[in-house]
Amino acid sequence: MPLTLYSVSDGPPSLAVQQCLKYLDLDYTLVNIDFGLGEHMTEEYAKKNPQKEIPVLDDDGFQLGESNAILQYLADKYPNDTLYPKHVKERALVNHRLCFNLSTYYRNISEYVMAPIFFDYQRTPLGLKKTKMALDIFNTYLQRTGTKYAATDNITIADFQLVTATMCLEAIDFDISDYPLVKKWYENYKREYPELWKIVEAGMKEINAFEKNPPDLSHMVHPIHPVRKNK
Ligand SMILES: N[C@@H](CCC(=O)N[C@@H](CS)C(=O)NCC(=O)O)C(=O)O
Repeated sequence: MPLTLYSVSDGPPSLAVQQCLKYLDLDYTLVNIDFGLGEHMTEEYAKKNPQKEIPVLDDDGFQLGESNAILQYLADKYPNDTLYPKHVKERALVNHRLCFNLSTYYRNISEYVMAPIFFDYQRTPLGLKKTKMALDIFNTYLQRTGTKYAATDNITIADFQLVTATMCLEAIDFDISDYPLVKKWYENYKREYPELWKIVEAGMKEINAFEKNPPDLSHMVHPIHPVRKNK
């Protein structure tokens, strides 16, 4: 039974999982969830993921949300020498980078970049400071490991997440030159993995278009986020 991924086309966590499926050369069915139509907020969708978040992986009825857990599951189920190393310390670094992305890096970037595009939030000096702090910390991690990729000299599942988070910055023309190792890592990734970058780039183009012309979600009743009213 093939895998099914419920995914949103401009969602960084969804694009991280899509990259992993591509890297592992797995057949899967892609089900596009329309965020604007609130397809993820229905009770039907909540059966797949009570968090009502995208993505969700369905492997023959086994349903999993949280993109980090999905990446770890895929890399464990379809072992690969380098994507999710077995060596305890290397694996710990991969897990660390996944946690860092979830708790700090993507969290700060998405609050600064994504939330004001889709909902009634402003980009604030505090948000900018938190984004710069996240970049600075990632730069420090790259300096400390001295590795080509986020955790080792090969790409790991952590790079899938960190690249999609960084792509959000590129989507709003945010200059990352002050973080030279992040910049080098990011450019290197694009150059060495053009097929994976293509997946990320498609999402970036959508976010870039929304940055210039924000989507009208005034019809949406969101349980948490303030919806921008139509002018
Ligand atoms: N921690 C989750 C986050 C997923 C997430 O936030 N997805 C967004 C789309 S990119 C979402 O579904 N948001 C729900 C909403 O804002 O209503 C993961 O990594 O899978």
